[in-house]
Amino acid sequence: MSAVSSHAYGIGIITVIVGLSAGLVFYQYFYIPESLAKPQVSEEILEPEEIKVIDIIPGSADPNQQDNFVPKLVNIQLGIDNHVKWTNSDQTPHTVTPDHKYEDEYSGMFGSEGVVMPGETYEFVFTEPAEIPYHCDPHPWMTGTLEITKQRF
Ligand SMILES: [Cu+2]
Repeated sequence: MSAVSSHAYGIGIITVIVGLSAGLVFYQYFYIPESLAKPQVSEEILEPEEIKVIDIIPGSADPNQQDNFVPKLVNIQLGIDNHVKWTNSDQTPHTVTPDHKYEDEYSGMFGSEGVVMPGETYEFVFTEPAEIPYHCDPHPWMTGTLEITKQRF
């Protein structure tokens, strides 16, 4: 091997090492924090002026009773009333369970953890447009739908 080519070889190696280090620094200090960070959500969506209340009315556990989640179909506007609260006014524990798994990019998995006891509540802040059909696990005839849209004006 001549002196010239071994010199070029050395420079090549150094270039590769410098390149890898730069990539590693980018990955560690820019890529990872960015991917772990919560998405930017505006203050008006995180703290909307209204809380939308859905009542689980007395008698909801009765399959012959027509109404249970009241109101059943709810239109929600981001930045207005995207903070939703279910109150259990019945004598029986109920759940708020999405028909299909639903994860909000900011608030995480939607759905009550276990049951909502009589007199208790379940709350969730939605931050993205979505249409979410949901039900009560022990009483599958109890159903409702949330339609979350961007502010209309
Ligand atoms: Cu129920």
